[in-house]
Amino acid sequence: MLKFYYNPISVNARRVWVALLEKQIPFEPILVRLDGDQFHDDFTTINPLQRIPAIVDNGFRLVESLAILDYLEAKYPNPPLMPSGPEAIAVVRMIEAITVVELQPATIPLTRPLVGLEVDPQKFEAAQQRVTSILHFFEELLNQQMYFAGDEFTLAEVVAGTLLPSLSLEDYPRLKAWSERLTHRESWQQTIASPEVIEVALPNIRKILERRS
Ligand SMILES: N[C@@H](CCC(=O)N[C@@H](CS)C(=O)NCC(=O)O)C(=O)O
Repeated sequence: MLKFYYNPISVNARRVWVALLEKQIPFEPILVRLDGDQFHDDFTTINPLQRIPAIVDNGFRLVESLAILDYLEAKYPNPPLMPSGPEAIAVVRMIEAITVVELQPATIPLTRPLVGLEVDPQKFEAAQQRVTSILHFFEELLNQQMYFAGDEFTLAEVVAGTLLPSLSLEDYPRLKAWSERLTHRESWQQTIASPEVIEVALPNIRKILERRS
């Protein structure tokens, strides 16, 4: 059975978790506690970069959440999470890339004060502006559609939809409605980190953020 290395507080792992559930792929969850066990030899053998998520499927080891999503889509194509038209494919890829390369790093300075870490006010302000321009862009892209690529739920939702609901979407009515639709899905409900889990993980989150400053 496919082994899934994860932690419930990890956004990067959650997108893989959601895809596994949406596709109803049987898997064995393996908790990586992120209290230092990501640096142990056992896990470093699985991922030399010492990060989650990782999977091992029939002996095939894979790391990096977006690569894992592509693998799951190719190996377990039903239900499909990638559209077929060229424009829709490009939109999904664009949303994935903006979320992971632009939005996610911009949320780091905004998260620091929430876990009791200092943040350079200029970095905080720049991050806020970056997040605002991305959310405006996403709001515009969504237009009157149900989902980013049209009527179909795709990997754009899996990737952006596991990060955006944690941000304030009050000024973005379409994104807010989209986010609420997603959070009602079984796969979102099953993978949401409870306040208790987040509370217990705070020291680990703090250490991870300290290492990234
Ligand atoms: N680009 C990677 C990022 C993975 C990543 O940063 N994972 C975090 C958890 S969200 C982690 O394992 N951090 C451990 C650490 O920094 O020590 C992906 O998309 O899979």
